[in-house]
Amino acid sequence: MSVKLYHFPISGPSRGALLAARAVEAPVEVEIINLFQKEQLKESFLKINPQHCIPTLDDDGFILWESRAIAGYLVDKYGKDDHLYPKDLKKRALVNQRLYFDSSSLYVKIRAICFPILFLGETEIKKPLKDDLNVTLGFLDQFLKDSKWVAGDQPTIADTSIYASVSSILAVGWDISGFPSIVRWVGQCSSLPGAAENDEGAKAFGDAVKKNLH
Ligand SMILES: N[C@@H](CCC(=O)N[C@@H](CS)C(=O)NCC(=O)O)C(=O)O
Repeated sequence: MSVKLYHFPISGPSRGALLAARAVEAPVEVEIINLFQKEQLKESFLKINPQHCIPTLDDDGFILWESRAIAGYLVDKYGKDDHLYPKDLKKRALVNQRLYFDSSSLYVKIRAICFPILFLGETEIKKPLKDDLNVTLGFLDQFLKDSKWVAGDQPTIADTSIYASVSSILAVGWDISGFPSIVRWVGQCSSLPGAAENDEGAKAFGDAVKKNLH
């Protein structure tokens, strides 16, 4: 039985899924799909995921994409306990809320800034986009003000997902000094298994963005 994660280290969502896999010690074999070389559009990958996005998981023929769905699946399958994705109704609901916050707000705002710089010839970060991301970082700072981790007193897949997003924008050089609770939490996140591997990918992402900035 093999569990394969199709991955590209530069991608935040992909790093989020891998951080969850590392946190739960899932026996994933990583296969790189180089998005810069458009490998996701190869016939062989389209057969696996017609939506051609990474991360994509292949668990012995069971195919799953969407990084946060992959994270939840891996923890439910491999977790020795449920602290990374609690089974308790309300605790899980809070983790889900933070995951949706990332997928529908935080990550979207980071992508709105970085995708045009990476792929569409944009050379600056426009003020409305900058302000919009800072408003969203303010919400994250509020979540963390009274909570050690993003969704409670233990790290969960909300932390692995959101750390993948935040580390991307930090690698671009974002100033988070106005968000003291995020600064504190980022320091804690270096203790997450796979954090160094994540940060290496985030650095490559940040370098690629900064190269195109004036
Ligand atoms: N919501 C998805 C986003 C996945 C996504 O957009 N992946 C991008 C890289 S960051 C991708 O694979 N792009 C290539 C493509 O769509 O062709 C997730 O969290 O997994």
